[in-house]
Amino acid sequence: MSAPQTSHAYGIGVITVIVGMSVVLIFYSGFYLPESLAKPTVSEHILNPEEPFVIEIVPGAVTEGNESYVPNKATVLLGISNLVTWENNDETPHTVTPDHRTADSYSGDFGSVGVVMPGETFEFLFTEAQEIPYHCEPHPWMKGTIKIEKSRF
Ligand SMILES: [Cu+2]
Repeated sequence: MSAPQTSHAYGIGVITVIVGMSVVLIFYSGFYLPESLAKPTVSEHILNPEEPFVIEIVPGAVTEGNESYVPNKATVLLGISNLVTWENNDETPHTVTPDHRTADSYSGDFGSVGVVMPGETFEFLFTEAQEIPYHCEPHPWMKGTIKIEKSRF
C-alpha cells in the first residue's frame, strides 16, 4: 500500500519540477531576455527630465530658412532638458528629419514619422550625448541642429 503512494508522490514531484523549469525558461526567453537586450539601462533622471524643452517651428517657416526651427541650434542636458518637443506653429505640415540616419539606443530612430501637422507636436526622449543636424523633408532649406550634452551634476 505504501509503495504505490510513494511512486505517485514521486511522479507528481517530477512533473512539478519539469513544469517549474518550463515556466522559468518561458519567462526568461519570452520576457526577460528580449527586454534586457532591447533596452539599455537608463537612469531615472534621464527618463524623467525636470524641464520641458520646446523647439518651435515658426509661422512662415518655409521662408525662414535657418530660423525655421527656434531655437535653431539647441543644446539640451541629459537629466534636465533631454525630452524635446517640436511644436509646429506654422500653417504648413513640416517634418523633423535627421540629415543622416540617427538613433538613440533607448528611444530608437530619431525623426518624425511622416509630417507634423499644423498645431501638432513631435516629441523625442534623448538618452545619449550626440549632435544631430536635421531638416524638413518637404522644405530641405529649413535646417536645425540639436545637441545633447551630459549634465555636470
Ligand atoms: Cu517644412
